[in-house]
Amino acid sequence: MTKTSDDADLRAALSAAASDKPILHALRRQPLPAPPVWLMRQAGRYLPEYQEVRRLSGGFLAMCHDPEAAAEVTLQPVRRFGVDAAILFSDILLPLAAMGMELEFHEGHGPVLPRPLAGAADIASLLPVNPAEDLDFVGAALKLTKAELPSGTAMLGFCGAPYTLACYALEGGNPKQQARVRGLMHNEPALFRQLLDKLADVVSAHLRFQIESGADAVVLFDTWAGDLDRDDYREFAAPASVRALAGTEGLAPRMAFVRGSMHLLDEVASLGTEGMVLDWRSDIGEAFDRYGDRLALQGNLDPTVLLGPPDLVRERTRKLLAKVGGRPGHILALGHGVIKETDPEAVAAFVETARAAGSA
Ligand code: 1CP
Repeated sequence: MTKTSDDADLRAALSAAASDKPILHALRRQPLPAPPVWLMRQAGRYLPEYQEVRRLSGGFLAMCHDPEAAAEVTLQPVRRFGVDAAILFSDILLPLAAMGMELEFHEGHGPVLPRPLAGAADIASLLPVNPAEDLDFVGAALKLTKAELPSGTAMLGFCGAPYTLACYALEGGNPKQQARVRGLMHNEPALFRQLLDKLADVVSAHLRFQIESGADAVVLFDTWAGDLDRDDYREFAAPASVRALAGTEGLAPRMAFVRGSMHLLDEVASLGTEGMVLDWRSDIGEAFDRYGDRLALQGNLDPTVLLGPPDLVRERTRKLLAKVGGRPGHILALGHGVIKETDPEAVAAFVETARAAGSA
């Protein structure tokens, strides 16, 4: 079969399956009685049921590689809170392992890549990736999860954006400073672009594979690109994200998240995605004024509000919803991930407030 007819079949199957999922309506900016709601990092260490699976499974990477364990923890927040989306339990760094990099997760420390890329030879040695073979466990987990989801709950896939993946690949761990990344960017821009292009091609194939495996929509996480100034974002990170998004246009809605993107909103809004995720520092009312006629907008309660009492969560969520004013295309979410010290009761209060908006 040709690629074009493959795409047409896939599109038809996807749009038939999409019809009863509020998040997909929101991503098409169709009016809804209340905003759909989910939370980044909704599966994880703040949930006792997650801790239990993690304890039994031999650690974070083992869980990611075990489709049954990954599906189970993906479903936990759906069962507990009735959120409108499940996001696959996995990590943005697994494609780097498929490209041949060593990857470890250290308890309480986050990801570690013990042999970060050190130059042109390392970049050249990165392997091409066929997600159906090299990341088959991601497809299997997506299929298992989707089979268990209530019909109105959307299945979300995701990838790290090329710039953020380059940060981990070059820094070897949490890229707070990005000295090696930005050193390479400023000293050898052509080599840095080569790396971004390689990563973009893997991301593109992986996003497509996740859609083929059942993801109703996908999120591209560029967690570290907000540290770039506007010119460097335009010159390096944005074209790499556009390239990563190239293979999925029209197949499923895509959302772009750039943490700390207050100075980059025009650029992020122009990547070509159907949705833009706002971190907590942007004003969502103003963003709707500027982009609401062409993009769905997700966000953007400060995740630290959920460290406060449930009444504060309700009050701040209602304030956020008032700024949106019921405009179509809103997905209620946090401006970043759930913090591990969060009380699950605060998450419940957040979700309930979204539901109450529909009956007000
Ligand atoms: O149990 C544990 O100790 C592992 C903690 C953990 C979890 C639960 C990590 C390590 N990754 C994940 C899962 C994960 N990561 C998900 C699926 C679960 C869900 O959202 O409910 C997703 C979507 C991610 C994405 C991810 N990983 C991002 C992008 C989004 C973001 O948070 O900005 C990033 C930057 C990562 C890297 C990473 N992996 C893990 C940690 C702690 C981090 C970030 C912090 C760091 O760099 O140290």
